[in-house]
Amino acid sequence: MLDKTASFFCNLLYNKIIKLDIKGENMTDILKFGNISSEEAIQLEEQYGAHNYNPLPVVLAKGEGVFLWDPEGNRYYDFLSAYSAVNQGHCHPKIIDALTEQARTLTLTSRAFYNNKLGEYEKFITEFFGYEMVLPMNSGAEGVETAMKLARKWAYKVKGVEENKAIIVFVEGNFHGRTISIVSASSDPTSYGDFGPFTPGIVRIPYNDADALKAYLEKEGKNVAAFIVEPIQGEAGVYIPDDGYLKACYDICQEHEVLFIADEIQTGIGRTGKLLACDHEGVRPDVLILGKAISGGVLPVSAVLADKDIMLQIQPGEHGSTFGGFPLACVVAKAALEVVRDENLAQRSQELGDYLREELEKIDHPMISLVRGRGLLSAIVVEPKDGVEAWDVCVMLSERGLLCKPTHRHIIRLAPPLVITKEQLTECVEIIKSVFNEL
Ligand code: IF1
Repeated sequence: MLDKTASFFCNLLYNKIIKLDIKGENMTDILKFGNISSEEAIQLEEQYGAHNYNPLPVVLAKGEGVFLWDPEGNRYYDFLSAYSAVNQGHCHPKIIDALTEQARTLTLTSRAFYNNKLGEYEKFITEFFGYEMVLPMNSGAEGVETAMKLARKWAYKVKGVEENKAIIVFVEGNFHGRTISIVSASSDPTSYGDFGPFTPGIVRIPYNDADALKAYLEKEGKNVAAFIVEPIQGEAGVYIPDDGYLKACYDICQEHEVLFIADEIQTGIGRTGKLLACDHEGVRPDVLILGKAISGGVLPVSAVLADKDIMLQIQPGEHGSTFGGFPLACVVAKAALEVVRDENLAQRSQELGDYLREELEKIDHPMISLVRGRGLLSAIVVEPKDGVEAWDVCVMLSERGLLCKPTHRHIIRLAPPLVITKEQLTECVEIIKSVFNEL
């Protein structure tokens, strides 16, 4: 009895943070998670962090499954899923168990030595996606850079492209990350502006236009190493190419001995209703780049998959990273992929995505001009009205307990964790409806 009472008062004390505000007045805040308030957290980021983001004014302190909580204990549905990195839901117990057990055993050894988790993971992931080999890296951008280097190497060693003449073809509206070489391929001034000079050997053609690829390769194909494409453009606003586009591009690449490289960092691992978005067209990329959800959002893990004839062109010492393939990442990624398989997340994504769009299409509102998507990667295209833009809709949604982020001024991307239930999704549709009703 005494124990219970004591623990009650301890908790009360622990949760009650007495703080002094700037004017010296006493302010009492009840904090549910962590020891600083939302306001303080925002102030600290503003003051000490580089201003390379413009976040919605929500501070997150805890996550579980489809939910996030702020320090004050308000609960939100997560409809961004860290840009599809937490497809398996926040803090999935199976992944966290794998993480904590391995963290107590061995975290990082570098690739100067073998470790007892890497090979097992490599076997698992290559079988999972049907490739002969994998090159493990950390961030998505590193995965893309790796694929670019691999393609160039292959072009010189196998295709016989003249030294320093290799070209990599990208498409308009792409998003592949933030490094100098990757932004060299970007058509978005926010990404590349004032970051030049840029990496040579990069060209851009229109997206969703297989004829443009054909025309370019017919002219310059002999020097082209690779064509890199997102099967669905995420950042550009969930742009889905016409049926047959990927297959047509793949065939054109084959014809010109050009590697077809898919950036499935955002679209992969069940997000679009199949394990890979390329599966919708039965295309098997020559090189596949994965990131984000490969670790369920637990660690930065990326991977480049290819067969031996391509992968073995990179020799010892020619590429790598301190952390790439570290034991902790290996066990986390394996567990995260097992969750996708064991919980049928790709199929869930397919079914629930169809349901979500069906429901969203029923909302009759002049600001909604279009709903599109594949699996649980959807977008509402809004028509800004009376100064109300996608950003304002997202702020209103957050005030009603649903977090998502606008991309550009008129697109709201909706991408909940794939573990969401139909009942939860129905509740979210009601939240979205209520916001549009108020507009
Ligand atoms: C940010 C966007 C999403 C990606 C694809 C590679 C990368 C990404 C298809 C690089 C990363 C992230 C980066 C993140 C925002 C986010 C994003 F809005 F910017 F475009 F998801 F839609 N290929 N996308 O989507 O992976 O190096 O970041 O691990 O703030 O830059 P990374």
